[in-house]
Amino acid sequence: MPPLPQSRHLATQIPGPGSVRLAQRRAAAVARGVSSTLPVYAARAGGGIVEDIDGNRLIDLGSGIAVTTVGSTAPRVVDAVRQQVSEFTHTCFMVTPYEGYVAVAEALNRITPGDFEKRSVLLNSGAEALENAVKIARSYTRKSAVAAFDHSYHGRTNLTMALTAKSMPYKSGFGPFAPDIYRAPASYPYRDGLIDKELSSDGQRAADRAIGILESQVGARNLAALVIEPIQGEGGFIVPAPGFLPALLAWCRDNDVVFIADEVQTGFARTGAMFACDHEGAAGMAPDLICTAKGIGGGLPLGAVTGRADIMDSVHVSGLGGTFGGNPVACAAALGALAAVEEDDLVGRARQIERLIFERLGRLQADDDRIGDVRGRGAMIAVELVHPETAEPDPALTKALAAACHRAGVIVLTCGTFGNVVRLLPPLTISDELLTEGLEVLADELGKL
Ligand code: PLZ
Repeated sequence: MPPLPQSRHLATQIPGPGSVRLAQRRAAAVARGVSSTLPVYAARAGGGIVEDIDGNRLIDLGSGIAVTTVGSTAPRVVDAVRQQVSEFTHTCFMVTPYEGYVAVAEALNRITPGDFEKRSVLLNSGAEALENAVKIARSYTRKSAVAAFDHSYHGRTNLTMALTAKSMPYKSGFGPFAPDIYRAPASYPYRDGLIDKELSSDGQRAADRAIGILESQVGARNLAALVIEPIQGEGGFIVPAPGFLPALLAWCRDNDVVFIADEVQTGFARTGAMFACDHEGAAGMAPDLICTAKGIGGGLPLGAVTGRADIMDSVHVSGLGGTFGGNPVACAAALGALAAVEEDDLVGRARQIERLIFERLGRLQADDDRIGDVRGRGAMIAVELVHPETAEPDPALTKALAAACHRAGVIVLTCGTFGNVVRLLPPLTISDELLTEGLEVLADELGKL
């Protein structure tokens, strides 16, 4: 197959005739509850491009929701997967184990924050990682309550729906949810600042507010774990005020509460550090347990919990596992993806991408007061769109902007508790040219609305 040209190209309208036909088949075959952001069906992807079955080439600023960090056809991933499938596709690690699983666990123990002894368990998805982290924390502490935060997203299984804040579309109608889950206020500097300037810049104060609520409504003696995304993803790419996360971690340490960082979206080079926790405090912060998925599998389904050996090993033998967890093909892909991140300095690349995006979006914000906030880190940057006079969220504009970008051949995603955030998550293999072009399209389309 010829290489995929790294250029935006509109061969037909979006969607083209092939995608329209597939949409009809889909409507008769696929459950309606599963939705798609774009109406086009993918044929090939790689670098910074997704090509659809009608020959349209779209600039990828979404990475399949922060998964294809190393690209969708990274040579090291493709080669490793090919090799592994020709050897064996599955034996089950709980039946006859294999080296790939051990090697991925070793790698995760090495690259995650904290220089203490660690252990890892491998799973199939982000939600499954969160489920297991909570199991492990409960087993270790012999307590049952779990705290999560406003604006959080942790998955679509029963326990992770309970952890997730937003009702529509994730939870509505799907209850009852797992019990003993409590919610604390997050640090949301932009929106906090509209009411209380100090709260927006002082992470300790925002943490004190959350801790006060947890102490009065739950009590640390009942709390097994606190679960938090170091940058909230689906909630709107919310970077907490400096000091917020370290203050929560310190409180957890003082109160025998396991601090679980959900780095499913932020992890694996995405934010311009290997993990978002590395940005916190002077020397980074080390959570007790860290959940990963998305990017670590190089596009194949893989999740993991990594953490302090004493906590991880508190679980009885056979208490953790699953048929597919740490599938050998997914492990081969993960080792290929990690080699790409480390050998090609994709952490550094994410920082370059951050500079490029902030520069362009900063100029855009200066000219357009509907952009209330530009925020994020690395290749995880978003704009929050508002009604300028009131700073009320503007989800209609957000939807219109995303749809206009899609029609123009640029994949952008939306997010946010109020549905008013356009987020950018390009693969770290995208060229500066394609990224710049994608940002120009975004700026042009916003200007037309
Ligand atoms: N934790 C922080 O971002 C997945 C969800 C898309 P799974 N985010 C994308 C959707 O609408 O389903 C996510 C996340 C964080 C956990 C998860 C869950 O990861 O691999 O989708 O289960």
